[in-house]
Amino acid sequence: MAMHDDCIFCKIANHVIESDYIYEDNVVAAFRDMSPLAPTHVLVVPKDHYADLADGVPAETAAALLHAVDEVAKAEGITESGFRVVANAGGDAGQAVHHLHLHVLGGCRLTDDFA
Ligand code: DGP
Repeated sequence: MAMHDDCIFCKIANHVIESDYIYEDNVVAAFRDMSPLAPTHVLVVPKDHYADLADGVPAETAAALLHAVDEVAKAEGITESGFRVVANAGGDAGQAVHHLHLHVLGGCRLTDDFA
């Protein structure tokens, strides 16, 4: 599974377009959401293209995504205060960008209307 030329998150994850990166390794990149809903609102995405969590994501990639969430929480100083992870998949979830991404939200009290 490689990069899709017309996918914005493929471009950001692979530095075709630069963004505000919080964490990166060989498998994933994490960068700030352009429309933040909380003081910390970071998107964790794989460098390879998967549409969503139901798109045959390899276990190694899933593990890298979760590791990156932990790294983002540490970098943002929200490990102790708490944070939320959201992954929208498909139309009923309102997924707008069809490249798998985990929203990491924190830095304030999160009510039910966050992501
Ligand atoms: P979702 O509904 O889960 O697909 O949310 C997509 C999120 O992606 C939304 O919070 C806005 C964010 N987003 C969309 N395009 C860009 C972009 O080009 N750069 C960044 N940093 N965030 C983006």
